[in-house]
Amino acid sequence: MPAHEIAMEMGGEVAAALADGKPVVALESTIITHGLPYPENLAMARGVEEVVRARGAVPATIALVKGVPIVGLEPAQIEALASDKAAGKASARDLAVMMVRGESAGTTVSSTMLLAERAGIRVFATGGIGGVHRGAETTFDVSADLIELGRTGVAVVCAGSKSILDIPKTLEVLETQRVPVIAFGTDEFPAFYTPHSGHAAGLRLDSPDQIARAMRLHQRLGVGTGMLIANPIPAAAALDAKAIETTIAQAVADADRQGIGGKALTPFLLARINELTKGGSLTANIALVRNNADLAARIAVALAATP
Ligand code: PSU
Ligand code: MN
Repeated sequence: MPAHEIAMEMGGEVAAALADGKPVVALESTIITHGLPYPENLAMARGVEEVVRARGAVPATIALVKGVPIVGLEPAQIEALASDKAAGKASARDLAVMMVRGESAGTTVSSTMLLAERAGIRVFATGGIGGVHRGAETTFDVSADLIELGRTGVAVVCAGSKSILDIPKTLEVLETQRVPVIAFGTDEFPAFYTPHSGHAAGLRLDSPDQIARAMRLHQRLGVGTGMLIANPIPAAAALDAKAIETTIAQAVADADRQGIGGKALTPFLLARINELTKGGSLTANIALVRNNADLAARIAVALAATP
């Protein structure tokens, strides 16, 4: 469906790049509104766009602004969103209703994938995806991100998932949904703050060019799903595995005790981890998002090089 039919707006630079077949990288915004505190979120959002540009690609930060889905926010819009305490969190299912109500919101991996695909963007960088939460066997808390990956043809570059999630169950659901989980330069699925989760990703590729070729074949085969590219955090930025595991367990226990659930759970856990580490997790988080933006841009460049 053409963008105008769903009242989506594209930033001028993004529209021009897409029309010319130039590389574009989509970026999500729930990480801005609910993932990192202000003003670090703003510095991160700007920095990540610079990383994409440095590789010769055009960044397209996606969000809902006053009821309009925007693909390619202007710098002033990023600034406004980063400091907007009233901004919501929009998953794909929320978009239509939030549009009717004229709301502003960060878009999750799920809604960002959907809007990116509608705009014609095929590569997307984020920090961590949502997945199957610990205790999902009783709460049924499985992120819509996994469902979107199972039906929307966009490659999502992430640093694996935090152990706020049940990593083996998350990998099982991705397998069921026919989503290839490709570890970049490693055999292991990374665990966000550390390069190691102890679980095999199942698939491995070692260059952006190989990933771009696999994306093209995946599309031509008509599998119809996205791809998850798991890019380990750079060793120098990685946190101590034992210490962060203890922190995460504490955050999960706090959420449980306070009865936090539904869409509030992930933002609660992210904020709690940040509090408990006194901001120490923030540096790692920013480093890995930048690293993912860099890889995503290299993939987008490789993809644009061969039509
Ligand atoms: N995990 C992170 N950082 C994040 C998120 C998840 O480490 O910022 C955000 C992403 O936007 C993701 C969303 O798509 O949370 C998932 O929310 P939920 O678990 O409610 O589906
Ligand atoms: Mn959930």
